[in-house]
Amino acid sequence: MNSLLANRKLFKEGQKILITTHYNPDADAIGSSLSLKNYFDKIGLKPQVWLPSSLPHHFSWMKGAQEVLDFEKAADRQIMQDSIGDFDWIFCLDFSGIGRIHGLSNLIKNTSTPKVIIDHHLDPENFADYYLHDTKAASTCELIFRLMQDWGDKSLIDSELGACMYAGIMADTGSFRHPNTTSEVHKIVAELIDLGVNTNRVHRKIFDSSSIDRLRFLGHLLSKRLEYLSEYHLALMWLTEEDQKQFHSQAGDTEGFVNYGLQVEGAIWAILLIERNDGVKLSFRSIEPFAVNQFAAQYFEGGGHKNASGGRIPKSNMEDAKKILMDVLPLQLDQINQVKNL
Ligand SMILES: [Mn+2]
Repeated sequence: MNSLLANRKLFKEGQKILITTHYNPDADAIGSSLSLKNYFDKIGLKPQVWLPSSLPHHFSWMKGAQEVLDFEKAADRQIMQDSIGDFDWIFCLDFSGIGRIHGLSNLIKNTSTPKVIIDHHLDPENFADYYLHDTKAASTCELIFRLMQDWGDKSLIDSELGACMYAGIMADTGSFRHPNTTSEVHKIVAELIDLGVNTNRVHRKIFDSSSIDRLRFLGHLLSKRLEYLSEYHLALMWLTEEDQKQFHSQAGDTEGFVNYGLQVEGAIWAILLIERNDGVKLSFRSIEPFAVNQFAAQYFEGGGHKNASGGRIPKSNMEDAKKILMDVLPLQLDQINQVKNL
């Protein structure tokens, strides 16, 4: 793996840079992409951000958000297909498995343009030329901070760029309470505050921006679609297509819902199943030291972080998905029993 940090000289003024991130982008995906875009704008590179799916509305305040392209919009897709050959570099942020960018993956895979991965997920695939990859980093935004620092450009972080960075750090640490919240995280945030980032505003923009429908949807989930399976110390939640229609669910609306399961006393882990037209999507959360990434990879074509993973059951409805899940739960009892009394 070639280190990105050692290779600042590769990037020359005027070069066109494509920045992309994963499907259903979260705050770290968008925050890191726009931090890097704003940074590259400042040093005379020509960056563009392409998303495989739409930008959730609660990130639209970030500087540069209005300029991103969305592969799921026909007009944007056409521009992407016509201009994929125009770039000098492709930066892949907050993912390291090419499948995570869905429709965009073929376009990107098939170019010979040199690629860079900046990411903190486990088990990176080997499709890039340069890496800034650290599974101990709490967020990709933290790695963008490290990049700017190592390249001697920390002074270019202004309040707007810093706000994008703070958004990703805040979200991927669960507002500084997940076990990935190191002293390094707090030191970076302290610097961002000193650089003028209004952290309270970022928090409000992301977390206090629910539609009434979304709040009622959450109420429905907690009152009707949450079960505690005490033998497995598991908070199990699910949302059918019907539920999503009833509450006019928009992209990004279910973000963070799975975390509520861990608030049940005694819960070691939480699973949220969401029915989609092409199958069922699963989100996993757990408390240290219980790992969910292996479970997600082994049974649900997924993976992610030790305490926060995702997966899917293609071509399944909710009823079948729940059966599949219930069948593999007993296999986790060993791990559950080891952890439950800690
Ligand atoms: Mn991330």
